[in-house]
Order: sequence, then structure tokens, then C-alpha cells
Amino acid sequence: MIVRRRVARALALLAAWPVLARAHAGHEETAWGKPGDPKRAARVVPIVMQEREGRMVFIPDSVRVRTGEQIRFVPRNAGVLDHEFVLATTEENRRHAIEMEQHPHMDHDEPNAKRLKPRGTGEILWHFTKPGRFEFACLIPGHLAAGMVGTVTVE
Ligand SMILES: [Cu+2]
Repeated sequence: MIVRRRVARALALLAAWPVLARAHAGHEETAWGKPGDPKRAARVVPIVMQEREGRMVFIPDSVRVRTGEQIRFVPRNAGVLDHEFVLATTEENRRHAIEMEQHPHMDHDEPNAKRLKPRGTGEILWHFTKPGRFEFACLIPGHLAAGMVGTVTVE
């Protein structure tokens, strides 16, 4: 009985963390699409992350996509600090950024998010199933404000 009660309490705690659950997209469909299928074709979009002239940037900082298209983002950290690439809605990323203020060393390695050390390269394979305006951002405290945000326009 006690064990069962403990399990119930653990499940209740998990349910109390919807912010984390939403921020870390699993394999389910989200408002901005879903993890891609590696067996299907994907367009490769390289993204460089770096510090530049007192700012922090993504190059390019805007990407256009057709609805239904799969994109293989290849973020590469060309800077001297850790950076991350988090693909989501603007609302989701702002909520997640607040979480990051409390846990700045969260090590993202999710279908929609990758944290990279200097000279590191990663891959985010994403299937954009709905039109809309989404974004990729670096949620390490201070980086978004320094300029690390880009847009994905799905038409
Ligand atoms: Cu960064």
C-alpha cells in the first residue's frame, strides 16, 4: 500500500511539471511539427553559432520552409562559449528560457534541442507539418538577449 502511494505521489509530481514536459519535445506532434523520419529525404540547413562584435548570433538567422518539408538543421558552434539550438514556438522558448535561469547547465540533447561545446556540431531532423512562424534560440542565460534567436517561416 505504501509503495503504491509513493508511486502515486511520484506520478503526481511528474504531472506537476508540464513546462518541462512541453519544453522537451518527445516524439509526439507539437505546435511546430514533429521529429523527422530519417528514412525520408531532408533538406540540409547548416547554421553557424558564434559571438561576433559583442553580440551572439545564428548565421543565417532566418529560414523559409514549405509545409510538409523535412529539414536537417546542422548547427555548428564556431564560438568560444557553449551554445545551443532550441527549435520551438516563441512562446515555448520564452517559457523555457525562464527555466534555464534556474538551471543554466541543463544539457539539452532532445529531438528539438542540442547544446554544443565550442567546435561541436549537431543535427536536428525536423518535420514541419504546419504553417506558421517558429524560431530557434539559444536559451543559455543572457544569450537570447545578446541576439541568439532566428526565425523559421513555414508556408
Ligand atoms: Cu548561446
